[in-house]
Amino acid sequence: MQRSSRPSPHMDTRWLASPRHAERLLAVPVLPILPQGRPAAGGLSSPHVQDRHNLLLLKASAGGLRTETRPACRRRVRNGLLPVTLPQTLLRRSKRSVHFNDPKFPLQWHLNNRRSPGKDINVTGVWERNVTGRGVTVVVVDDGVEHTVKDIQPNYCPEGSYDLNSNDPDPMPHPDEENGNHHGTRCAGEIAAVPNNSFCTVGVAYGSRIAGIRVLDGPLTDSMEAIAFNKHYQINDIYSCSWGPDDDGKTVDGPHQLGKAALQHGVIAGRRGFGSIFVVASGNGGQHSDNCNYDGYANSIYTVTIGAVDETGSMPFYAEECASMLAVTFSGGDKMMRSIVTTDWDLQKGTGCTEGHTGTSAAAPLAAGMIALMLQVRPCLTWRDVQHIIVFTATKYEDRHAKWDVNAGGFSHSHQHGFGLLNAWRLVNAAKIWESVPYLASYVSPVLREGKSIPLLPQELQVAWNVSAADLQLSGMRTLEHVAVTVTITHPRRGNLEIRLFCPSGMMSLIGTTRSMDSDPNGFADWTFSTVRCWGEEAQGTYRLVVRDTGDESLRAGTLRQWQLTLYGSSWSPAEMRERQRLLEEAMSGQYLHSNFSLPCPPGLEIPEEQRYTITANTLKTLLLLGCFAVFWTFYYMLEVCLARSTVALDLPCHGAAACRWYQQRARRRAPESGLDMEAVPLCGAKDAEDVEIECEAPGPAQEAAQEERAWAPGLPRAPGAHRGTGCPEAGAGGLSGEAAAELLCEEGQQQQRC
Ligand SMILES: [Ca+2]
Ligand SMILES: [Ca+2]
Ligand SMILES: [Ca+2]
Ligand SMILES: [Ca+2]
Repeated sequence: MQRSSRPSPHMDTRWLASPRHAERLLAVPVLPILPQGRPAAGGLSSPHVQDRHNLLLLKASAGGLRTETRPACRRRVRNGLLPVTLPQTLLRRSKRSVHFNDPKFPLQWHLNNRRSPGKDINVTGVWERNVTGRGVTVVVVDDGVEHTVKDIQPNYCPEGSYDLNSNDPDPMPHPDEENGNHHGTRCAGEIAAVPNNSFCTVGVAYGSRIAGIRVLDGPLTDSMEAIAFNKHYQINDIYSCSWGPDDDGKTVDGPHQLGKAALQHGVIAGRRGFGSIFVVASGNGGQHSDNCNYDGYANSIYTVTIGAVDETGSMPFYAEECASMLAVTFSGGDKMMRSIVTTDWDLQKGTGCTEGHTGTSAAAPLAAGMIALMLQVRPCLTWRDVQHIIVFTATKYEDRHAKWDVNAGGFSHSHQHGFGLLNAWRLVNAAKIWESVPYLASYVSPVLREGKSIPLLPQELQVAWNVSAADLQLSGMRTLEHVAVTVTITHPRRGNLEIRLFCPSGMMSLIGTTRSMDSDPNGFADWTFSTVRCWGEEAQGTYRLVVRDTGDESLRAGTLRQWQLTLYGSSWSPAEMRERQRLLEEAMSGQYLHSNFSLPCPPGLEIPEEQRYTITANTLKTLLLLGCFAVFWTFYYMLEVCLARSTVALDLPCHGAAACRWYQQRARRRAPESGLDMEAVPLCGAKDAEDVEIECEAPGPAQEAAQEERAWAPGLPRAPGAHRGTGCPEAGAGGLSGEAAAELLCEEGQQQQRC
């Protein structure tokens, strides 16, 4: 049976995990069942049938829940096998609908695909149960958000917004010549476009609030990125980041020191300690054979890495693949495929609505919206809970490009599609009953110095590291989440290398793919690759790193200098993971969304936001100008001093030895007063260039007074014929510059007929 419509309030449905087997099971365990398997208090306790609402079967028997098709059920009712007259109570139910008056909603195939039923994010059933992202704030970190457009304004959250490009609180995009700063507004519309306003579209989490951080419209520094990742992190719950390093197939880059620290700080302190959710797009470098393991944002364990599939479920030409891909969702494909219909800016050529949003940029906000729905039903999900739920609920999707492997934890993963397609219905139902995973456990191996040369294919370099039970005892880790490998490799052409990591189960992750365009001669310097493909497997055992060189003999061989293994996981045993999987599948009927069931949620911590100083591009320019100015003046001053000294050396006109001696004595007297331990350099008494000995002798008290008066009276005319410098530069330390003192002394000397 096809998935032609969303579940209605009176028709509980269960979908099989894989859409290719998607068929509606007409019998539903509406009987609320607690995780322990007990019927919930107040739940239905006797079998009954309500055919008038298309509800076919609610049946609990001693043997448990049964499923039954409509004809079979009718037969049984007709034959009197099922009781139809039961004590009835009035149930309060409100009519729900997914009909919106927004003119472009029917074109939003990714929300409700009428042409190919089932090939959408399966969200309408969630909306019908009033799960719309209420109480959750998503922030779009991008080139700005035009929050005044009709589809954004009612949901706009100014408290979570900021403009790091202009350093003000308003992230309004600035129109540019290329008409290019509409990206953030489009992403924001996908998440939270307002429904039923007769305008454009509807967002995935249309009940959520949407904020914007403008950071991409200008030079981006590590510090700005770090601030963006932590901006208003007690207001913003989810950071949607549809950007990353260049997807040119030759870049290896990611967050730098401050950005990395901010991501880590965000998951520790953000969202009252439950952790900010960072959603990143896997990248659009598919046509350049780019791979998201060369993108540090995708590689990071703190991010939810989201790739794209087109409306047929296939991997589009632009999509990147990698071992750290968590899941995929819909976006545009080639020209024949429909793109994402969303809000747009109305500046320049914009109309406030577009049918042409595409790329993994369009996929990440859909994921952010779906996570907002999850956080509404369970606000205390941690950043790791969100990743776990995605791993548990994403659906495997057949695609000729995708190669799926089932790991020892029972999860299917492909480098192309991660754990599969995000499904809002499954995500929200799982979130509703999700109890937090145990604390994060990690293990870091020593730095393993190898210094081994990498042979050409078909040879390969293989190194291994065994993680023993004793190694894991301290952290208590049993099962894996992310596995990361940090490598330092030298190679004359980096793109020729292929790096694979094998977990103890034998599960292979292609963490470093060959890239024809990457001719970088420096290899990898402490680059961290990560994989999610061993999720749920036992952590203990031997990990193997295999490096191959696909180049030829024209280049010298590369060398694996060193590597280091880092494991992340928890104390969950494989059996506990399987039990959690069972509970989640049981919840997929929607029974917990129906009921008033809710697990207790801790309130979280009061963690104040850190105030950090922003170094914007303008600040940097100002600092640079000031620096140049300072350098120029220093140089000028030094030049002046050098010239003055050389004049002294070449031209010692002062024969007023008495004045010099007087000045030396005076300077010595003043030095302690001014706090300077001055060593007078007696140029007086030294021999000049013409071997003329300079004698100094003290002036009389009257001359001393006159000298003092002149010394402290600026603007006094210089005596005719006076020369610069007397050779007593230390006078400056006594409060008079060497030059001024020299002039003064020469004048005095002349007056005394001694110069
Ligand atoms: Ca602004
Ligand atoms: Ca609308
Ligand atoms: Ca990329
Ligand atoms: Ca990631």
